[in-house]
Amino acid sequence: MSIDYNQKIPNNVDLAGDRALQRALEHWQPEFVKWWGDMGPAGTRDTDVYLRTAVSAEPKGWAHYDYVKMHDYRWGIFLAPAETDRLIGFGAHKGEPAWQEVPGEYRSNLRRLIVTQGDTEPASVEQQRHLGLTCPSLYDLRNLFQVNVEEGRHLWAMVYLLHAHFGRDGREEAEALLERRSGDADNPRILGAFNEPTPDWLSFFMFTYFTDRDGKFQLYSLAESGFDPLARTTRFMLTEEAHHMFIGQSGLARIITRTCDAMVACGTDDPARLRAEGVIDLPTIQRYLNFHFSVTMDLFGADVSSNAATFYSTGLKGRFNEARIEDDHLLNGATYPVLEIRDGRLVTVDAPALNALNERLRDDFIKDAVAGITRWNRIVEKTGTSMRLKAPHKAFNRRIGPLAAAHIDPEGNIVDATQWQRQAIDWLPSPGDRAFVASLMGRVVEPGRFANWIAPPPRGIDNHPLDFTYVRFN
Ligand code: BYC
Repeated sequence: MSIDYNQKIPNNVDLAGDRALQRALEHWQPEFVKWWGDMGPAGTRDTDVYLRTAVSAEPKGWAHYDYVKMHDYRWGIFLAPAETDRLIGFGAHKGEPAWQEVPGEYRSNLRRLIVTQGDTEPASVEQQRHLGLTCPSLYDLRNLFQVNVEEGRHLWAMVYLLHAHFGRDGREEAEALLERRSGDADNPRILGAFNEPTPDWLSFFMFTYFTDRDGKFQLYSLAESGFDPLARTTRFMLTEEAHHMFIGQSGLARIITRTCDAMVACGTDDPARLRAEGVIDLPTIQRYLNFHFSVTMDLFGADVSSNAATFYSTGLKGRFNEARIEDDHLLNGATYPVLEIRDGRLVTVDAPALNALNERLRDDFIKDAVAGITRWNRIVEKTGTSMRLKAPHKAFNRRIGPLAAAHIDPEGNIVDATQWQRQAIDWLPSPGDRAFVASLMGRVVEPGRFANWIAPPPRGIDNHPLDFTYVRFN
């Protein structure tokens, strides 16, 4: 499964053996490079970045580190090794051999899933385009660029599937992936969270912690797909994705550490005094957390969804860790609890498990996300404050699904529009919070130096020291 880097498009799928596909992708490649130039990290043309590049799709030892100019990054097509005689693990086709070609009757649903997944990848690069100009250190700058090039590669992963398996409409979808723009009023990205700006590094770390984690759960579900090329592609994407969530987890831990150090040094948890020290007070961090958590909740789709039921029963998209779940993998007659609004209150009702698959994945996500919040609280506890960071209720601030019909506070109480108007400022980042966070965002690029509002990480990348020149500006 080693990757052929002698090709124009590095790959481990024997692209040279399919001339028509190779030509089609080589035609798309310059369009991608143009999009990267227009919408990728701003002002980085001559910058050398110490990046990892995939050299194999095997789980161990797949990455190689070196300086690369990002526009020369070798974006390519890497599928995880094939499992011999893989069988479909769920739905109506359970036990049949996994498909190597798209089943005609499922073509449009499969294309829709691949396009939705693909659309998020360039969207996130667009959202993060200007962050390099306000990086808190070279270490963080390098991590941002690593995320950006790998999201670009994940776009390649989906575009390969579209070109290889969906003919002319696949090629048209691949073009459209480079045409939509995050936040554009006329031609926005498909999913809500990918049209929100990521204007500062607190948002970036929240995004990589929460929204990239949606990516993890969606990719795990797609890695179960009966369509084997999708399963293999997403399995390798997950290898890369882990580092993105680490950046969020550790970035937020470092911000919280710095804030807590200031709380102890000044003997206060008063936000105004802490802000005067140039650190981000915990209530502001909590409001950002509430925002990113709730926007990410929406990414799982409607709580009860016939689309989700169809994707599952036709074998296109499974559950998180499908093979480890002990049931019939068909879900006929099974139920799953979902929330509903009845008589002005949230109540739990049983929905058909097949239709509640989005909700189930959302619950799997919440368990995973809360574990990290608990780890951050260990830093907070040491200061002696009674404050704790907390995930808001999953119904808070929703825009998708039936819960979007009500105003629901972070504790899960339904409130009226007036109360929402009055208190939203306590629950979500206010313009003042955003302006304060923006005011901290200077640019720190001396090797080994870190901005005042964030602690240095415990160790560097690829065993290098913290003062290693992770990015060279030339
Ligand atoms: N925003 O039946 P429903 C990642 C639409 S992140 C706007 O629940 P379904 C990454 C929906 O399209 C992972 N619209 O839909 C992270 C439908 O529209 P129509 C990305 C939304 O299909 C960081 C209607 O509402 N991958 O990789 O069951 C950086 C009814 O909804 C939203 C995937 O998402 C929304 N949030 O569920 C980089 C996996 N949600 O048909 C990358 C592939 C729903 O009525 N996608 N709608 O016009 C899917 O599995 C499904 O499309 C979804 C939606 C779970 C997203």
